[in-house]
Amino acid sequence: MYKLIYMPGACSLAIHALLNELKQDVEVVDRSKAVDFDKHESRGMVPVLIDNGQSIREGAAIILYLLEKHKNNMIPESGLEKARFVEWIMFANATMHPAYGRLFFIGKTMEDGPAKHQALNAAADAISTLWQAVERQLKNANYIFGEQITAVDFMLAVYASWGQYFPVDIIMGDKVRRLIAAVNAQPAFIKAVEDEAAASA
Ligand SMILES: N[C@@H](CCC(=O)N[C@@H](CS)C(=O)NCC(=O)O)C(=O)O
Repeated sequence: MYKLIYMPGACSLAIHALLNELKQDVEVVDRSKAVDFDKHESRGMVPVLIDNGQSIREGAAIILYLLEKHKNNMIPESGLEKARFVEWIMFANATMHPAYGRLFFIGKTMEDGPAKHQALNAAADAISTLWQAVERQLKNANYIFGEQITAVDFMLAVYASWGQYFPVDIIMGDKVRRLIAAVNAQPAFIKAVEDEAAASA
């Protein structure tokens, strides 16, 4: 059985939903309750996946590890198709996630006032531009890769939920909103949210 160190609602939720989708047993441990967290992750960040005593960090690496290990219809085998898939995993993990990260950083480090307001709005505008790229990708499809839901959709839906913590307008097109609603209605995603709430209580 896998062990996943998580924080509720954090990027680790996409890994948790993916594990459910792949029908893998997982014990989830809230970071604040993980007694041996330092042993697994000296950077203080989630997600950390523990497989047979070995810890794997970085969301994108964990996702690729799981998709190569467990049979699924998400990751193409090779070539340009696989490159496109990895491109979108990295867009989510290394472009969209850090764009939201700027909101958290500004929220935590700047004093309230006009400068903070301006910085938050500039960060939100950059995020809205990224959602436009997602909207274009969804031109003829319900999910990033056509009609097959993948880990990329899980990642994007988790990040999208972070906008609510800030007094900013993040603009998302209709297709993006539909994708997020569809992910939030997926049994694997719902179970992940519920199990995290129970494990953190
Ligand atoms: N590049 C890392 C980023 C991980 C990351 O930023 N995780 C956040 C949660 S989404 C975290 O653990 N933050 C630490 C904190 O808020 O204390 C990954 O993809 O795993």
